[in-house]
Amino acid sequence: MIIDCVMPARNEALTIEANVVAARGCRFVRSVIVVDDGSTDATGALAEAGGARVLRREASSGSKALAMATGVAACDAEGILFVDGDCTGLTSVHLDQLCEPFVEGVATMSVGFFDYGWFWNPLVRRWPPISGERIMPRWVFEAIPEEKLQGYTIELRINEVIAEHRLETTVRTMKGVSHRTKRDKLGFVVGMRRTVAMYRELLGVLRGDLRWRTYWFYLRGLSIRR
Ligand SMILES: Nc1nc2c(ncn2[C@@H]2O[C@H](COP(=O)(O)OP(=O)(O)OP(=O)(O)O)[C@@H](O)[C@H]2O)c(=O)[nH]1
Ligand SMILES: [Mg+2]
Repeated sequence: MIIDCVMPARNEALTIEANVVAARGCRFVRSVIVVDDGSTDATGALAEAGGARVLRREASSGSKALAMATGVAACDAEGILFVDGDCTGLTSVHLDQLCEPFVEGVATMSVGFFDYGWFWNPLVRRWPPISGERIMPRWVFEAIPEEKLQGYTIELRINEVIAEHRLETTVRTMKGVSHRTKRDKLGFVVGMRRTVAMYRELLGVLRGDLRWRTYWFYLRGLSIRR
C-alpha cells in the first residue's frame, strides 16, 4: 500500500526540517507533503531542504483541519500518515513503529502519543486521542463531512469515523517524543490564550454533535502496544 505523510505546519522553522527528515526516513513512507499556511518564518524553505513537497496556502484561509485536507487532496496515497510539524525528538524508528500495525492490517488507525512520563502515559493511552501523529486509510479522512473540517477538532472527527465504523485502533507511546506548545512558540500570555481557545473548540465539539458512544466504541476497538 502506498503511504504519504501529510504534515501541517505554520511557523515551525525550529522543528520542521527534522520532522520532514524523520518522516522521509520512515520505511513505509513514499513522500512527505508539508502544508504551510502563510508562515512568516523559513518553514517552507526548511521543509524543502529536508526533502518535502511544500504546498503553500494563504494564512487567512488557514486551519489545521483544512491544511490536512489540502495535503490529502494533493496526493493519491491509499494510506495517510499525519505528523505535526512541531514534534521534538521524533525519529524514523518511531514512525516505523507507528505504521506497523496499520501496514500489517492489525488496525485501521494507529496513533502515537507523546511521552508524558511513567505516571501519565497509561492514562493518556486510554484517553480519546487528540494526537496529530497517526496513520489511517485515506477514506477515513475523506469520510469526514466538509463542514466538520474545523481547526483543532479534526482529530476528534477522525476518531468519530473510526468509532462509528467500529474499526480497530492501536496506540503506543513514542518514547522521548514531545512537541513545542503554543506557550513555547508564542510566549506565555498569547500562547495560553490560544491554548484556551483550542480547548474551547474541542469542548464545543464534545458538547455539540459528537456522541459520547463514540468513545465507548473507540475503546472497544482499542489495543495498546508497548
Ligand atoms: N498549515 C497549518 N498548520 C497548522 C495550523 N494550525 C496549526 N498547525 C500546525 O499543526 C501542528 C499542531 O499545532 P499546534 O498549534 O502545535 O497544536 P497542538 O500541538 O495540538 O497544541 P499545543 O499543545 O498548544 O501545542 C503544528 O505543526 C502547527 O504548525 C494552520 O492553520 N495551518
Ligand atoms: Mg504543538
